[in-house]
Amino acid sequence: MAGKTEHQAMHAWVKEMAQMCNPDQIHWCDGSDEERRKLTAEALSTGELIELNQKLLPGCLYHRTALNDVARTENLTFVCTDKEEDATPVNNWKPREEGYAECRKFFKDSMKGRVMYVVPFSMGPVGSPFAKYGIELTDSIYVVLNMRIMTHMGQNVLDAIGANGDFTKCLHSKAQLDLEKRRIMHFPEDNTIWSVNSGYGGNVLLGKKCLALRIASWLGKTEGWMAEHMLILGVEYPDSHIEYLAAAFPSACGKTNLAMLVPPEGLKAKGYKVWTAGDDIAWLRLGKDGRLWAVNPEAGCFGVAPGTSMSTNPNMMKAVEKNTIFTNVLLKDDGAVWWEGHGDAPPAHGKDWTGKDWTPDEKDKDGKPVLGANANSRFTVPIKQVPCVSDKVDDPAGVPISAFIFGGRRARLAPLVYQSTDWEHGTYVAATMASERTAAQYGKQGEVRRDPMAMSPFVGYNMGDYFRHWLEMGRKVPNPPKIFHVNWFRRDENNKFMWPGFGDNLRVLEWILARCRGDVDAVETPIGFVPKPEDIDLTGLDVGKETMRKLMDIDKGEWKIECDGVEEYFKGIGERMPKELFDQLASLRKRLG
Ligand code: GTP
Ligand code: SPV
Ligand code: MN
Repeated sequence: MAGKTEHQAMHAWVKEMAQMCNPDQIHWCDGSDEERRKLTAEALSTGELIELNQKLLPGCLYHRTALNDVARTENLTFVCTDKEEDATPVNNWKPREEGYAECRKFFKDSMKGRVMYVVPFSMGPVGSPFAKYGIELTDSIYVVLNMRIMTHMGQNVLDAIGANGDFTKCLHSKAQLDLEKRRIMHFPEDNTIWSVNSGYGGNVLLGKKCLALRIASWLGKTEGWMAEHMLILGVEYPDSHIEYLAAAFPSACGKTNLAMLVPPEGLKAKGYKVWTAGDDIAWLRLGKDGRLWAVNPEAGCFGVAPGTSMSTNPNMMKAVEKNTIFTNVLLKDDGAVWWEGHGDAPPAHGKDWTGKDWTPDEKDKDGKPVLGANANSRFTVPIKQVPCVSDKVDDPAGVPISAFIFGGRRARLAPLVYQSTDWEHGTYVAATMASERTAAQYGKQGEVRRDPMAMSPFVGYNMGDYFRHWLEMGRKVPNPPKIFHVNWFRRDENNKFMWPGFGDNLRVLEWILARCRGDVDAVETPIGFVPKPEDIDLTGLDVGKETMRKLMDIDKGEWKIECDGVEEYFKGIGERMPKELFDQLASLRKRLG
């Protein structure tokens, strides 16, 4: 079937890619329900997808990835530019032509015997001045069905692109799912993304991390806006006034959960409501009112399953009751799903994420429990199914942001919350973020690594230029968000989390918003402003004074050691590292004494 578009350059590109990949057929997706039904039936017949119990989970599907393909592979992800310094030093870099040449070999005949699907998609509402369009060519129905949920997809996108419009050229083939030949390549100078030999979300849903962060960050730098790894949420006050926040935490560090938190019992009387406008990515621009406005470019959530339960995230539990694709969770014998931290007791028997029989008491050869669900198992769900979705979720203008919140997993060092003194200091705080590695990416779990703005894996250009862009945006925005840092993950001497997290995080947001309005004083410390103990409302919470003291503790000795790590990191960025951030480091050292 030929695509319904007059865009000759698009037709020529599809033809050229098809000549290389050699599919048996080409199918242009129109985004219709009939198409979804046909593709689902096809994927069920080949086993690419499994139908879940339609009484318990209507419209829900199940998928297992290959065993070697369960998380983003940052070591195989490249930014390919002509000049090395335009991409490095944080990214893996290859010269543009070399990147193409290497991948052409892997794409050659990769779709033989398969259908090439042409998926027109929009990041941001179709027709919005902020929307960016893309076409993803893929040989995976799983990818097509996920893109249907995660993006605005279909014929209306082709109509919006028209005969001459710009679009990001995205090519994906699962090929043989060969780890040795897996590559996730970005060519920002050509507005092109190539991904081969993977079938895992972040590597293959090319609108998400590849376009909406890596390519978009490059575009944002050029065009004067920002693409960030941030959730967007609104806190509504009893007088119906809503304040919006955006928060950046590294992968699997709590964005989805914070974006849809439920106020804890103790704060219920205050009458707050929380509205979710985004759970992973924000695009931010200067508004006419001099504030920074945020749009969520995505239409769905690709969320972490383990730990999601009626007690931690009831909104998400309700959202995933229908029309959801579950990946690498445990498949129960009744055709429903389960994962570690689900809340329900584990089933007596099921098939684990690898497809093997599973029982809860199973142990591996080291005597450790065998996980039923992969630690990075996920669900894909339309954001509109989240009960507390914001009515602004596809407002082309977005929402005005009062505060930026940064945070990571730090067992020590970082207090529960502190506020930067101004934008430049806030940029320093965000640029020096660090977090323990999670299952969302390959590598040694738990190792602390620097992850500026939670964007380390996602900045599509030179990191020094990225910091400079942040500093420049601060100068351009007359009334920028106030910048805070939080840490929900501080541990005690028994290695237990000291802060309850989840809904109780609203207690910290309450202080943050009070600071934004200028309603509450704070204590000045060498690292920034911290709350007076009485200003965090602990009503109904079983966290004692001593624990709060430990959660807020700032150990000057440890912070001095941290400064040495920051200095080393900054120096590693090289020539393009802005001097302002070295100055911030020097002042912090002075304040620490
Ligand atoms: P990505 O989708 O990878 O970008 O992750 P995310 O930042 O959206 O993380 P998510 O909210 O899915 O949380 C990841 C894991 O952290 C889940 O297992 C959560 O249950 C857990 N988590 C989230 N918030 C908190 C919290 O406040 N405290 C604690 N202890 N755990 C949390
Ligand atoms: C992340 O890893 O930050 C995610 C999941 O949000 S993925 O889309 O796979 O990158
Ligand atoms: Mn993410």
